Amino acid sequence: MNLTQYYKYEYAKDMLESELRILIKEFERKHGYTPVEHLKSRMKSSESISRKLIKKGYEVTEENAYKYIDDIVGVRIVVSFLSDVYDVVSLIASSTNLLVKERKDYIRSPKSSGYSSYHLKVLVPVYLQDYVEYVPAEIQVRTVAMDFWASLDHKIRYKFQEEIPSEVQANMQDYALDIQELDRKMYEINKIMSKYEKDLNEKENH
Ligand code: 0O2
Repeated sequence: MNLTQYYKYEYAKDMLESELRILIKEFERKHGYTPVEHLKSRMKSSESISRKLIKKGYEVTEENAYKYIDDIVGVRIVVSFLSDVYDVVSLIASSTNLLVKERKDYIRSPKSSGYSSYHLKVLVPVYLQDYVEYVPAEIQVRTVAMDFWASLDHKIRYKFQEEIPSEVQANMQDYALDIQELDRKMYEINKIMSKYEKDLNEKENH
């Protein structure tokens, strides 16, 4: 394994996580609440890299991994409400340290499996002794409900090696719709709560 390259990706993971935590803290300070339930970063396992290279039709080599896989570094941000997804996405886009290369809104257009999340492909600067290298990374932003569905779906896919029985697939698509509906209802609850809070504050200030 090319250790120099691996360390660059490790630095990028740490740098990205810390940048995102700072952005979220700033948001909390400004708005008085946190939209984020939890944030987790990871390096993609070599098993998962090999699987993805094969799926994309590339030979499994270290060189190809760094060349064709752009989510070796990944961060997942799980938020409370649907509106929080878009607040967090805007927050990330406002960062002067990260370069947003691509956005995929699988919430407005879910995948055929039913998967929904907001994905951002970014470039993370890694400051080395005499130059700056930009390392690719993927950020996934999703609600708690989407995360619940995606975690179980991931387990099912892993178990069936992607050859999921059609009955299971159809059920998962239905449950993804249930999740969408639940997220919408929770969003409405949040709107009512915000209005209630605002009215209460106004009453107290009079
Ligand atoms: P893992 O093990 O989670 O890391 P591409 O070049 O388009 O194939 P890209 O852009 O990364 O690669 O694909 P995509 O679909 O935009 O995002 C890929 C990641 O999203 C996956 O990573 C999963 O984490 C997640 N994802 C996408 N579709 C599904 C789905 O149907 N179910 C679940 N549970 N997760 C999904 P990996 O590398 O495939 O897997």
